[in-house]
Amino acid sequence: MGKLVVLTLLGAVLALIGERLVAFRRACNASQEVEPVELPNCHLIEGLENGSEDIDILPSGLAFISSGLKYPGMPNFALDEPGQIFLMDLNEQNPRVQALNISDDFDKASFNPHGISTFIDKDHTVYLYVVNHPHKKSTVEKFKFEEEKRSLIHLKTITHELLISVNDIVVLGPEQFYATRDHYFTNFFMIVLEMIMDLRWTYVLFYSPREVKVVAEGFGSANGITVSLDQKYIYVADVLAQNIHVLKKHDNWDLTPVKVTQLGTLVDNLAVDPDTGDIWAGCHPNAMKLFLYNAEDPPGSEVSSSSSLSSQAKLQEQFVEETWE
Ligand SMILES: [Ca+2]
Ligand SMILES: [Ca+2]
Repeated sequence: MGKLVVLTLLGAVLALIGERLVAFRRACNASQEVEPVELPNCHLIEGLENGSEDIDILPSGLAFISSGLKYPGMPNFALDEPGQIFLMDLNEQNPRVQALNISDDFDKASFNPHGISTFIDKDHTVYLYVVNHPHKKSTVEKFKFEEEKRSLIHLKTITHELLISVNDIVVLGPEQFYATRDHYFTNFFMIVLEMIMDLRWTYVLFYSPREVKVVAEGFGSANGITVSLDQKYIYVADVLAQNIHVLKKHDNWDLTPVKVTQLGTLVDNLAVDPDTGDIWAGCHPNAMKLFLYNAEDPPGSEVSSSSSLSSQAKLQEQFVEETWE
């Protein structure tokens, strides 16, 4: 009798593991093959051999790029080299990248930059906020950008007990930002288990010096985050759920869900087109190839554009209001 119970339990556990692994392969688009596309206006930008994780473009056309991310379970091309922030002027005919100098008081040796976001103050000063993972922790670094000197002056390191496994931020005030947490656990084995079991325990956090709070939760792995042109909606990419969430921003910084758009690809960082309000998303077509990196058969990537989800969201809100009237 005892043996029967043990065998039954073992069978149930094996069945659960099997079902979870199949579901995880599906969530990773593990069978997806990438068809190369000829892009006549696409050029390789030299100097970013250690990868480019996130990009943020100023209205002037100057773009910041974070490079050299070391992330658990992901390929890394320069383990011994610290990360850097590069600048690129998109107004140039053949844009090139230039590494920005960082002020000496900042610990550059442990710099591990991830998501970035810019904020332009009323006096036109440009601030760059960078998610950093020094010694496997999560901090947000605030820099002042000095355009003439092509340099970043480090102003502040922001830490908080809720700022864990931070992926990306969107800065909406001199000291106010939303941040995404991409994993609940910090131990690598537990992160793998969390993904396979599809625990949706990650969240979006609001940070200000006076108040820090979780404003949206239930994401498999909250990743890229940005804001609509009218600053009324926040867009959040859930990379494992392959979707983008539209959330309404309230005066007290709370967020409420409006809609979710499935993209069928693993959505990473987001950017909003300054002219149309459309969302541009950097995506991973096959995450399994990313985890099991093979230079002979690279994972590839794709860019997806979604027409202004903000205006779609407004339409839906109108529809909901009309339905209830
Ligand atoms: Ca970003
Ligand atoms: Ca990201």
